Amino acid sequence: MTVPARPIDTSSASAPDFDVDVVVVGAGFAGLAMLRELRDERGMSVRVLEAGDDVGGVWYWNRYPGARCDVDSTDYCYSFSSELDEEWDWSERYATQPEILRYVHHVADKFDLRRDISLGSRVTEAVWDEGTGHWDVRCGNGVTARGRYLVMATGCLSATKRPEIDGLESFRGQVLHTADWPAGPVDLQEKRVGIIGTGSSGIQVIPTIAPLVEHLYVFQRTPTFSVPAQHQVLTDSDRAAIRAQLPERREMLRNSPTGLSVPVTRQSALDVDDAERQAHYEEYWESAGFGFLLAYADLLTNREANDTAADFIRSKIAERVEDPEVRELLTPRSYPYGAKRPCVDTGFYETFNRPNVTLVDISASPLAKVTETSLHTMTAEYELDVLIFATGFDAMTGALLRPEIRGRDGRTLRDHWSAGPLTYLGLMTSGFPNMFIVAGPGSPSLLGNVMVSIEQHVAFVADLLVRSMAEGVPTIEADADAEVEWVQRVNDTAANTLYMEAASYYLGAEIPGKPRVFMPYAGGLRRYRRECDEVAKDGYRGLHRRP
Ligand code: N01
Repeated sequence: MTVPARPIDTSSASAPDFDVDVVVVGAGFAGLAMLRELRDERGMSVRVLEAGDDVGGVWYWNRYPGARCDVDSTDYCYSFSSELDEEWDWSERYATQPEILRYVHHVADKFDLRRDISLGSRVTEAVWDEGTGHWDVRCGNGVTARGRYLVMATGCLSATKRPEIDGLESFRGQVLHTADWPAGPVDLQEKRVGIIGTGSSGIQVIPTIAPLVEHLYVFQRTPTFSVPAQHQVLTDSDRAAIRAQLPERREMLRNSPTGLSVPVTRQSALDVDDAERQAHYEEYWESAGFGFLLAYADLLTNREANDTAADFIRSKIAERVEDPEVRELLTPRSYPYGAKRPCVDTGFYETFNRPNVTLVDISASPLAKVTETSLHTMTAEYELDVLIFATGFDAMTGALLRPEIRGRDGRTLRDHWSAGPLTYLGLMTSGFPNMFIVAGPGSPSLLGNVMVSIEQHVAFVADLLVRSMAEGVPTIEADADAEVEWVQRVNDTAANTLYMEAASYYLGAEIPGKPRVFMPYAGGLRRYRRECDEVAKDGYRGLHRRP
């Protein structure tokens, strides 16, 4: 169903640069999908505001050496166009950042998306105008837009986090962040490089740059669980096989709890004997990559079951790291496997067998200060030419709370979410009419393949907008009680898992002072999709749709 384009209101003295049905913030995977769907399939006018100088979102900014997706590329892409599927070939199981960005460019060009995108336009303010029922949006570069609807497609991992360390500004060497890596060449050859952080980004950078640099110091606070990516270059016959099964594979992703193309089992890790379990883990170790977490059904719900997987991974780390002291430092023991976002790697642990790599345990001796030449811990000094922050993000809420978003009665989103994000279905928040969030807190978002989440949200929002406009319902808002109930559901669902046993970014533990609430919906994509479908079938239960 399509809706007629609304004429631009030119009566206002300070007419915005763009007056459209929908303002979308962010031109990453989510924003581009939203633009294409609303404009090309539903006939709405859309303006996308993007902070970067090009499209791509996280894949535009995260240009660090070794960056690639850690979900199979076949599953980490759009599924809306069979023509796109036909003409695009992934060269490797896990595409590199440049290849993913080429894909994004290809999509933007093929569907002529760029003409509705303002680049270099970081949204600083969005204000709901109660009188006219519009969102007025302003960017740091002066660009303004007005839309009946506002869609925040800003990503869960886009507000970078750079811990403050005394004296950092005095450092004479180069300071880099994985998520804000320079577009031009960075010369690490024969340099003394320090890297802080061993999450998914650090784990990709470390083995990539270790062979180049004179010496690499890895500053680790918490050891991580990582399983081998089992990366491979795809051959023509691999691609032909993938293509032949693509429709079934896509259907499986859509109906799976995780959005991953790894079969889901109902079996408990405790239902089988040691030998069978060991063989099963070996099989997953050899192929599953991220899907190792799905080897048994209860790895994220039963600590005893989880321990079997954690022990298996620890035994593999022991095989991969030669020095016993370094091995112990790299071995996670303080939280369950999967409770922090697990990593997949290619040669991460083996990198610490190199003579030019030193692991520094900053949980024992924390970072103290930076001087002109060095990074100091409480007990030692490390002279560096380059310091890399692989310290991640203000996850899930960072990008939503950095701009000033004012809803009904001038209330800010920061104020409304001061004790943690409050959403209905993760899609809307009460008091902020006509504002939608794609794959954000309260939805499965980071707990599955985010591409599957994005496409589900895009379809849900597009259906809702078109139906509401056709019915003459200009204002849609989450009911405050429905929101409270949903937040409770999100909490209750997480309480039945092991996620609560780690200081993770799912819980807001990555930023000192951030409210400690579990943010993503842990009930799985499949259950969440059903929930959204039922809400729609019930006339959008939980949403006030006001004529
Ligand atoms: O960030 P992280 P990331 N002092 O938050 C450490 C996605 N991703 O950029 O655990 C010292 O995971 C921190 O230590 P600790 C993926 O979803 C995807 O690596 O807090 N250290 C940790 O070691 C991933 O989960 C791909 O104790 C500090 C690290 O920095 C997400 O992005 C690739 C510190 C941060 O790890 C984020 O990954 C890469 C401090 N003050 C990333 N603050 C794909 O392939 C933080 N650390 C798709």
